[in-house]
Amino acid sequence: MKITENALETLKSDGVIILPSLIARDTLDIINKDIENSNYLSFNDKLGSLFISDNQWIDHLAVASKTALETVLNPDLLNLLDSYFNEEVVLGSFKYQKKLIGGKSIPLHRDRGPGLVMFIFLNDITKETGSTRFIKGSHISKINEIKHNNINDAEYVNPKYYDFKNQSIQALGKKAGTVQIYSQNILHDLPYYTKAGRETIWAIYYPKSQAYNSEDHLIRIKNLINLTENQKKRLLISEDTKGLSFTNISNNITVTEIYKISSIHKIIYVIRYYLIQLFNRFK
Ligand SMILES: O=C(O)CCC(=O)C(=O)O
Ligand SMILES: [Fe+2]
Repeated sequence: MKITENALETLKSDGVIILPSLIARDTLDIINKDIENSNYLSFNDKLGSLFISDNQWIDHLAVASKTALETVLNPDLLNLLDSYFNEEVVLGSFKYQKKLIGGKSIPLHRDRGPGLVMFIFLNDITKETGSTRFIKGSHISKINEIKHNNINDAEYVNPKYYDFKNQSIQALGKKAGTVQIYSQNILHDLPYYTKAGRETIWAIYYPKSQAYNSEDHLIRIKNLINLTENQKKRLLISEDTKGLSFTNISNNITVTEIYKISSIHKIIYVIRYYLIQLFNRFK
């Protein structure tokens, strides 16, 4: 993994950095295979694959892919992230997402939170399948034009105040394996995309002192064997962070409970998922 020398400076000033083709092809191939093999059919289960709204998620990618875990804990990457915060980071969240439906967009917002989000694009980045757009430097600017602002939700703003032509940054046109890292405070949107199929890995890193949103990664012991102490401690936070452990699956809450998905909805989701897959194949 070759991270450019000025990456830290760029990330601090712009609030986002795009690292084209950072992840090697053979690494991507292993990750793709792991994802393909992983609990694909175990439905809306904490350990499996979830179909929520228009996306498929694997919520606990650390269970599914040792290679993906090692990639997001790469020492050079951790170095960059630690330097950004002047503090050690922890891996707060680690997921896979596949977009199942085209004809969508996400309006301009900030995620709100103390962390940095990293996307690894698993396929080439096109306008048709969607590419996040960022307003350069907006992570440190003040905004007054909040549109709606629900607790626990992102902070949506009026796009008419922003100059997308001269200030925006996008990974458009870059290849699979491209990485984008951005501050949760940066303004960004996902412009209208027509096609389903974009696959991304999302890793969120928090500075250790503000890691209260971190999730339990449900790590498999065998996925930890190649990790150094420095990497392992990024997965385990202090006792006061709720529910966090390496192998805690005693807590049996399933996503269907969290999202209150009824059995009939589960069945509809599955049928809908297969129809979408089928439809995409013949398009
Ligand atoms: O999917 C994307 O490209 C951006 C998504 C996003 O900004 C969000 O979910 O908060
Ligand atoms: Fe966002």
